[in-house]
Amino acid sequence: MRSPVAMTPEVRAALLEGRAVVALESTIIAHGMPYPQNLETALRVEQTVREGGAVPATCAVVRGRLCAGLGADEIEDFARKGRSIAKASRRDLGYLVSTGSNGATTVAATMIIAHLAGIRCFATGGIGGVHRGASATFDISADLQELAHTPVAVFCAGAKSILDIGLTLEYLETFGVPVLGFKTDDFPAFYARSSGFPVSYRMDSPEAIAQLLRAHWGLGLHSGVVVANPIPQPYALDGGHIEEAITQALADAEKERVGGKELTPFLLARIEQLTGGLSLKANIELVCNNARLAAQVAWAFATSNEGGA
Ligand code: PSU
Ligand code: MN
Repeated sequence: MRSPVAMTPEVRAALLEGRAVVALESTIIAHGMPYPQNLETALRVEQTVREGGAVPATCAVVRGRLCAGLGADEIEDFARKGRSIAKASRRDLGYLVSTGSNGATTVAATMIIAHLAGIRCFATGGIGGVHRGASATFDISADLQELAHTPVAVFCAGAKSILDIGLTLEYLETFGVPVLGFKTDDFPAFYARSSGFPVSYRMDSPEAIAQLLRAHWGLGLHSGVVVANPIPQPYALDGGHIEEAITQALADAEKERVGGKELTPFLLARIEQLTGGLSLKANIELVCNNARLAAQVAWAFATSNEGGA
């Protein structure tokens, strides 16, 4: 059967040979960071995955085709066009395919493409979650439902406190998604190394994570796994300062009545302005840090596969 996912020859060969591949998302490129830092970061993250011994597969919808692996020219096109490219989550894929359009894939949509392609590890910055005030707005990211149903490990720096982190973790628990902390007992809060909420399990090596993934999926459990990797200490931002920026950004979003899929990109851009670019620098470093760990785990996962999937 023809794969519904178009792969670059490099990604296809790596998957056929059972080598390590790490999926990367494209919403972070088109909606999560400004140009040209988005382009520099996307290329640096790919390089980091390669240095870790894995093949990077940046995922997107390109002219109506689900793609795992983009050319440098396509990454540049997405980076330059930025927010004019549709932000694509699960509900958007059918529309984009049927109309032959481009889409920058969120965590949810990237998990779908990775799973269809046979990629198990995916690195990003932060996952979507239950928004603050969700009891009134019902704003819960489709990323969480995807984690509930799609067997891909998502390497992130936790969740931002633009979200209700406690409710996000409750939601993941309800849907059977293990939340692993890499060398930490405490779920990280993106810019900060700790949120005050515990992870499900602490893991101290890439091999231990790979073994857990193999055991989880080996049981036929079909959910995703969150691997939370704290931002490296030198780049972590002061909790009070960033909280102030987040509170201000949330108030601005309410005043300007921003909602739906626009909300997360609006908050990210506003926090960047309010921190004078510090949040962007932190964001870039934590994505690279996650790519490094994802490559190590993908490598350990691939080499532990010798007895067969
Ligand atoms: N969090 C970040 N940076 C991002 C995103 C989240 O720190 O770029 C993006 C991811 O693509 C994530 C999406 O999947 O936002 C979630 O959007 P929403 O809250 O609309 O589901
Ligand atoms: Mn939402």
